[in-house]
Amino acid sequence: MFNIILFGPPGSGKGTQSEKLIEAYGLIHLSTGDILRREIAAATPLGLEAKSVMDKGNLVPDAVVVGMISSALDKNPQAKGFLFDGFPRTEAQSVALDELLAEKSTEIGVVLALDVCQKELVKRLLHRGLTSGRPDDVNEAIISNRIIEYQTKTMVVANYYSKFGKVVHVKGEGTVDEIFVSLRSEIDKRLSIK
Ligand code: B4P
Repeated sequence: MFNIILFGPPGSGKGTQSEKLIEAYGLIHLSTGDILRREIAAATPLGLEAKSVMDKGNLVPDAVVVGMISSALDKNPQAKGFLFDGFPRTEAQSVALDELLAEKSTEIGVVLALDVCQKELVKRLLHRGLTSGRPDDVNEAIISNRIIEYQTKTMVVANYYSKFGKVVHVKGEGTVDEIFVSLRSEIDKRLSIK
């Protein structure tokens, strides 16, 4: 099993690249953002709780997202590997993920960190907001809050996995295909020495 974390700030291209990576490598895509938006659309109690937090650009409580990931892992015992997109977003989530994977006798193979400057992030998210209808994309103040949440709570995830030598930085600016080629090359290097 080969498990990947696709890491980066909001708007860095995690969702975009995940779509291509899961197809190329046959991985199961676990995007906590997508799972939460599905809960909101279905108006479940979890979705209703998450909506007010997400609409402000804040992070949903750790226990909620860890529970979602735990049940998704249990539902896919035959997976070749998982692609974690937008998770973990705090150090506590990272520790919890490592424990969940260890219970299944597996681990994170690589953390691919997409580097994109703040000006480009804001530009991309405002542009997506024009068509996505996502409440957290339409307003620059909320986008700035998401970036602050990333800087204050999520950047530590890269430090955490750096201690285990698992983080690789990839330039996240350029065309979608150029970035995909860079990501593939980093994954293939690791798969060839497995
Ligand atoms: P996510 O759904 O993870 O949202 P995101 O970070 O904005 O998405 P992403 O980074 O995947 O978007 P992409 O760049 O692909 O999270 C939303 C919210 O959910 C969070 O704020 C939080 O409230 C909550 N949440 C989720 N996970 C959580 C967790 N683990 N813990 C707590 N809370 C959690 O796309 C952005 C735009 O850029 C798109 O329009 C795309 O087309 C464009 N784009 C992509 N690549 C490009 C390129 N190379 N050039 C130009 N444009 C590009």
